[in-house]
Amino acid sequence: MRLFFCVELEEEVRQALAEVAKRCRGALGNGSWVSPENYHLTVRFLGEVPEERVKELLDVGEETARATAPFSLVLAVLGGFPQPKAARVLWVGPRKESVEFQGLCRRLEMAVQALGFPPEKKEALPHVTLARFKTPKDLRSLVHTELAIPEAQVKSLTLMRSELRPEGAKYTPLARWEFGG
Ligand code: 2AM
Repeated sequence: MRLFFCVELEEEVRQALAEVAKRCRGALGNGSWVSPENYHLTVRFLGEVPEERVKELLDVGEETARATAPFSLVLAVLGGFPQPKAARVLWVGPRKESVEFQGLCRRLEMAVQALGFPPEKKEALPHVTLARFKTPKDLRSLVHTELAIPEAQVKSLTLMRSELRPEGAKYTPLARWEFGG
């Protein structure tokens, strides 16, 4: 099954992000807009994992969460991957690097590599994807927009199952662990 570790967001934060997405959608039009209940911060994408390996990942998730202290994150800026002038992904992220988020990603990365998963090449950049575009969009007029999103309390880790469907991905949490610290 297709799996990833993530941080889920509180209702209040998802609602504020949905408002941002609505405004962007007015300016950008068609694309694949993520539904607000699916908004999350990916910590580690795993891809297809054989069922018999899920138990090890549950252990790793539990241990990593226990070793992590709760922290907060202010999602404050819009951005575009791979670049704002020709973006395939519209995201919201913090204004500056989050040492705590990086630490969480690093601990999880080491633990999944110890299980034999290949290293993640992409840098751990906290972001919430709002939309994906088949044809790249110019987001330069949007990336300076001031956002007012309530501070997100990051206090648990989730192992999420993703099922890809034509109408959008369906996410099902397999387990959720509160941070210890
Ligand atoms: P994205 O939001 O930047 O697209 C579930 O697919 C989550 O895992 C998404 O948030 C996605 O990030 C992330 N992810 C990371 N690497 C991925 C990959 N190679 N394929 C699909 N999703 C990936």
